[in-house]
Amino acid sequence: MFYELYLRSFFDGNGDGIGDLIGAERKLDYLANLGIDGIWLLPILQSPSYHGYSVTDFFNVNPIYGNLKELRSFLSSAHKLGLKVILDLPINHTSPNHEWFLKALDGDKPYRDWYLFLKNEEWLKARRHWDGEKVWTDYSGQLAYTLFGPGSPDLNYESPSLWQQMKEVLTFWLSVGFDGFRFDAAKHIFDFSLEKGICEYQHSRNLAFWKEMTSHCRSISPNSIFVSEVWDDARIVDLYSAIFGIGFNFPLAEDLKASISTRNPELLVKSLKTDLNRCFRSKRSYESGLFLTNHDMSRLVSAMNGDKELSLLAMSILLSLPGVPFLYYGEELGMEGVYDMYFNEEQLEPFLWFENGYGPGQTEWKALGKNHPHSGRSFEAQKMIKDSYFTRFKAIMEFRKLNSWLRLATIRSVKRKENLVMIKVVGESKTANVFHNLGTERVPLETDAGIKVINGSITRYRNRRYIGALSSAIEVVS
Ligand code: ACG
Repeated sequence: MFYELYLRSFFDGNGDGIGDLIGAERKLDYLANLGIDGIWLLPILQSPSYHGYSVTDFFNVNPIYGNLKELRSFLSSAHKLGLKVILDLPINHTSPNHEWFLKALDGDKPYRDWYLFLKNEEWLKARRHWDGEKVWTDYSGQLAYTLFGPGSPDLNYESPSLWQQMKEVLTFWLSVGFDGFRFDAAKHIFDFSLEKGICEYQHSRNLAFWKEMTSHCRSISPNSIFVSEVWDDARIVDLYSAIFGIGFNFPLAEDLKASISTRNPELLVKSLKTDLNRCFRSKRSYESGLFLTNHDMSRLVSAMNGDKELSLLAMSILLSLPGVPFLYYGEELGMEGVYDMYFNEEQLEPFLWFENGYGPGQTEWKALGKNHPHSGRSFEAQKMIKDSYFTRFKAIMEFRKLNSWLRLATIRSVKRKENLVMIKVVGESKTANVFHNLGTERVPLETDAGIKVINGSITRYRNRRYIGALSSAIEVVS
């Protein structure tokens, strides 16, 4: 189980209100206690942007987060606790302030070739695949290809020297002590057709690029972990995941949220069966990166229209599936935030440690809006309360930790009886039936002994067991 950590919002170790490495190192025990075994660090390289996806130096940590010595110390403490740490690496583009880009504007080689400059007026007609945005930006009279907007000109991997440069970047971060990478925007390395002058994914060239990059890392560190971020339909996600080993399962995340927010058990069965056919069969060639939300999406409670019971149900369903789960920071507190593509900070708010919004380590780089103080949402307010959202969330994570065999298990069948969804999961040495009640009434179970609650309730009445409304339970049968 990985924790997606946004350093700026997590824990402030030097009192400037911005989360940093020394702060996060102090909170590693908190993370380990949650039951995770890995951390996905959102970009921490030098960058002028709050999200860090536009890098100005691929060999340096953003000074607001600390320095390389502090990073090494963070990694070594994480490793001592048995936690793996992977780095989010955005190598599809840079910041326009990167010296490579500045030199490219001056026409210096090889940098000029490391970016794509307009060579044909017809290319100006190209539009971004998913929302029709323009893809060229004028930098003092020179037009460069910028799929993700003016703050991030795309690197142009037609140039072999750039491949070599990026291998050096990978070698460097592995030598610093990272256990692997979350590769950002993996389908975008080659996404502009020079022949046609349009945005067009060149998947086979992308796959060849990633094969070379991942093999390079494996030649240095054979057990490196790679996770691909390919936000697309199932067929495309599968193509990339097979090379990386773990691929974020975007289609499943979207289907799960849709079926649970509308309490539609049939949709849940359908999406699990579709996924089952894709990657849960024993022949699967990669592990499914299980998640419900990330920094590009609305937070879970917001996606469930404020219904915390539905959020907990969604988590219990997710954490009972085969694959590698990823948890976005703050979801354990029930933080809220709605994604807005033009103002996407709301889901990146400071982690609320203290109920009044102040205290040692509390980050304050931006004002708390949705997750305001005195809302009962802080860690401080929830940690000791038996039925708090945090306590219940943590219990679901503990269930997953105790049942880590689920990671490599296979789903054998998915059935439904009205609002009750039953999933049979088979692992190497264990088999279990998992029950999820999507209804608002309790439902009798045909099973008797050995059933354990994952979330919600199980009651007994006249020798029958009932699973409560919006509850989940597991029966390990062998
Ligand atoms: C990554 C990071 C993100 C980051 C960048 C750029 C990339 O997580 O934080 O932005 O470094 C696209 C890209 C992703 C990208 C997201 C934000 N994420 O592919 O790599 O944008 C469609 C498209 C997807 C698209 C998605 C966005 O196909 O490609 O993701 O829309 O909404 C079904 C369909 C599926 C469709 C979805 C949604 O599932 O099957 O195809 O996805 O519906 O409609 C950061 C900042 C940015 C900044 C940038 C430089 O957040 O603000 O500009 O850095």
